[in-house]
Formats: sequence, C-alpha cells, structure tokens
Amino acid sequence: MHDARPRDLRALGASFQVHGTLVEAAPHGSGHINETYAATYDQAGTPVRYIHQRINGHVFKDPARLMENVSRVLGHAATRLAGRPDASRRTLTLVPARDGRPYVVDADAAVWRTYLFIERTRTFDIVETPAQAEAAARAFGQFQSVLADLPGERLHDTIPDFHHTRKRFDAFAAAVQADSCNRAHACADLIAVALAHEADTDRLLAASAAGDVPERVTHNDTKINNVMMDVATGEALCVVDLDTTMPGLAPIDFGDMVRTATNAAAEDEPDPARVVSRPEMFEALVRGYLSAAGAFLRPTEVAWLAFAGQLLAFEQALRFLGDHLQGDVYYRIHRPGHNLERARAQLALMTSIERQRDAYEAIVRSYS
Ligand code: ADP
Ligand code: GN1
Ligand code: MG
Repeated sequence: MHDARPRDLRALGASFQVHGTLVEAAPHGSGHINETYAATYDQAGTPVRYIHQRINGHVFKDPARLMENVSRVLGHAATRLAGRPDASRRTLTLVPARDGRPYVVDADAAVWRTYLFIERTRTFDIVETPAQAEAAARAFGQFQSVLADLPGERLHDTIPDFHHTRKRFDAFAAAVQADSCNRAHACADLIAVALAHEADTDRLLAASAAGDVPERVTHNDTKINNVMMDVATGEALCVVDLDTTMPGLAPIDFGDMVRTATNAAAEDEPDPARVVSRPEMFEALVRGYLSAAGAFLRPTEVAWLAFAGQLLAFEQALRFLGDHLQGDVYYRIHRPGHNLERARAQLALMTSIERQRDAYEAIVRSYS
C-alpha cells in the first residue's frame, strides 16, 4: 500500500548524521516500491545532496533485518573498493542515524535510511545503446562477483520465495479465482495467455533442485534503472536498490536485465505492438555479463541465459496482472489500469523473446 501523506523531511533529516541545514527536498527516481527523496543541505556554504528513503513496510515485513543485509553488503563492497579513485561513487554509502544505527524509525513505525547522493550519474528506463546495456550487465556481474566471498552467515530472505515462479503462478491463479475486484472478465485474454504458459514456471526451479543452478548471493532486482551510469563517461558506476540482495539464482538476475534492457519500449508501454526485445541489446548484455561473471558461472548456469528473459517477463506479467486483479495493492500506480497496461506489455515482451529463442541461444553459445 502506498499512502500519499506529506513527510516531515526536516525532522527526519535531523535524525541522521547529516551536517548543515535542509534547503530543499523532492521526490526522486521512478521506483515502484519505496519512497525516495533527494535532499539538499547547505554545508558551510556548499550544497550537498543526500537520498532519504522510506522503506515500504507493506512489501518488506522486516526492515531491520533488511538493513542488516544492506549494511553487510555495503561494508563488504566498500572494503573491496578501498583506495580506488571515485570509490564513494562506486557503491552506496549509508549515513548513520544520530544514535549510530543504520536507519531511523519514524512516528508511524516506518523505517527510513539515508545514502550519500551519487552525483553526476543518471539512470535509464529504456536503454539507448548497446554500450549502455553492456556496461550495466558488467556492473551487475561485478556486483555478484564481489558478493561471492561475502563473509558471515547466509543473508536474510527479505521477501521469501521472491523469484519462486511456481509460487508466483499459483498466487496469480488464486487471484484469478477470487477475482475480488471483479476485474477478471475485462482482461480474460491476458489471463488466458498467462495460464497457457504454466509449463514455464517449473523449468529453472527444476534445474536448481537438480543442482545445475546453485544458490548464490544475487541482486534479484536487476532492472536497468537500478544501475547509475556516469554522465561523463557512460560507465555503469554503481548498482543501487539492494533491498532484495539475498540468496538467489544467477540466471534470474540476468533474466531481469534482458526484460528491462532489451525492451525497445517502456515497461508500461500502452501499445503492445511497440514492445519488442532487441537482439543487439541481448548480445551486449551477454558480452557485458560474461566479461564479469564468466569466471565463476558454471556452463549449466550459462545454458539458462537465453531463456531467462522470457521467464522474467512472464513472472513480471503474473505479478502485475495479479496486482491489478487484487486492486493495485503492491505496485505504486500512476493511473487507473496501470498494472493492466504493465502486464500486457510484459506478455508482449515475453512473446517477443520466445520468438527469438533460437537466435538468443546462438548468441549465448558464441560467447561461451
Ligand atoms: P525503489 O525500490 O523504489 O526502486 P531505489 O532504491 O531503486 O528505490 O531508488 C529509486 C531511484 O532513486 C533509483 O532508480 C535512482 O535513480 C535513485 N537513487 C537511489 N539511490 C541513489 C543515490 N544514492 N544517489 C542518487 N540517486 C539514487
Ligand atoms: C519493483 O523497486 P523497483 O521499482 O526497482 C519490484 C521488482 C519488479 C519491478 C518491476 C521489491 O522494483 O521486483 O521487478 O518493480 N521490487 C520489489 O518494475 O517487488
Ligand atoms: Mg529501484
């Protein structure tokens, strides 16, 4: 659930170890889950920006454990980057609360955190060039590589079964059955397409159960706007949105890159005819990802890269359409029917990738 109440960012900011006085604060980015604000502080005459972010407590049931994960992951990344030029733009940096904790709990029991604002970067909702796709995929691959030797216990599952496609499918089928908002009739065509693809739900899970695709620490939300690109050099500098960084499967991370970076149109493009998966972007993703992850991936994981995008577009369609049927309780929407449009676009994307499967398999083979 998203409420639209005004936030007291001045009081909130004062509870973190931020110097100076708040000059302005405004909503930032296009994420669907958290509330993100860019806030400018006057620090002895210099404007300095921070990100204040309210964690969505409806989606993340245990924000304190989530922050434990994020702190561990960022601590490890910072150790790896120590001494590198521009290190503080290459990873998120948490600003502690006045009491030393990595977050603050507000009067509504919501959890907030603060990051240094990574300046002179931008994110893309639609990738413009293969070089951008390659750079982003390399960054996500490097992120997995850094986390391969994360010390300590297994990370917490911040959302259990987040990419368990069978459970996603079953939840979707239950939402169709319940039809609690009486919306199923008007989207029967999309429901039929989704239900017809049931066989896809178990394929990667079976490979995982068989031991071909091992559990790793993965990002789990490798949407292309979760990587910040350097405005001057085009380099993919920093991976953000670490709320779902937890145990997962490498092909899932690659699949969400394919879903978001190969699409020629927006994730919520209203005209499905404009939604196509671009093979030149797919090839760039394979090149970039394998340049960083090729060293640790097994051939049995690489074998799933061509199918992964189709699977993630399918999973996302189930999630968007399920949310539409349940009355838009999960994703922030900007207009009535928004989740329905998103679902229609994701099913079009799934079909586009499915049609190009042979070509995508050949591309993966040529790099492995
Ligand atoms: P959500 O879970 O809602 O997607 P994100 O953590 O991805 O939230 O943040 C939303 C957007 O805010 C990102 O896509 C990015 O554009 C921007 N952003 C996040 N963290 C920073 C940061 N430290 N510096 C600059 N911009 C950021
Ligand atoms: C959400 O937080 P954001 O907007 O980067 C969602 C992802 C979906 C994505 C679809 C925690 O990502 O799983 O793939 O929307 N995050 C969560 O755009 O559910
Ligand atoms: Mg995000």
